Amino acid sequence: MTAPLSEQPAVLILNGPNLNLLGRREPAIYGTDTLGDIEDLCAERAETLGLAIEFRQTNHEGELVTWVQDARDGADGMILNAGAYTHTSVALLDALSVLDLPVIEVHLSNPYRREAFRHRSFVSPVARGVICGLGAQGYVLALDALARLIDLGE
Ligand code: DHK
Repeated sequence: MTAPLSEQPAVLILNGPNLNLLGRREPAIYGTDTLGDIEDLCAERAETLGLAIEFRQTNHEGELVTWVQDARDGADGMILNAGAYTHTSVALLDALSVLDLPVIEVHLSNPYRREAFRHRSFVSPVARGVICGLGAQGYVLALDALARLIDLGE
């Protein structure tokens, strides 16, 4: 966790399975940044934007679903890289469908340049926006977008 949710607009940044291995995991696809590096980038940008962030990772689908449910209490926006659950999880789609806050779907790689099974996302239908293929920078761009959306009350 980077900072407790506070009076500043709060953004929950959720990461799914295998993203804890970033830096060692297929660097040609996912880059050399570790998840800790990405958290640091997000913390730096969030401070500039006046956002409080909470940054989490899990390898467990149910835990990810619970965290999405919990976002109803206190979060103003969400960045979600659900990893492989993006392509498989109806449970995640159902949990996201209940949320009334902007969700930006992020992927480090561009799934549309990869295997066909990565072309389907259960997150995209309920995401406000999707950023993919830009590596760690995608998380920073998502924070920029959320800051504006939250500011506009959208
Ligand atoms: C991360 C994963 O773990 C994959 O399962 C997705 C995504 C792509 C990413 O690029 O961040 O297919």
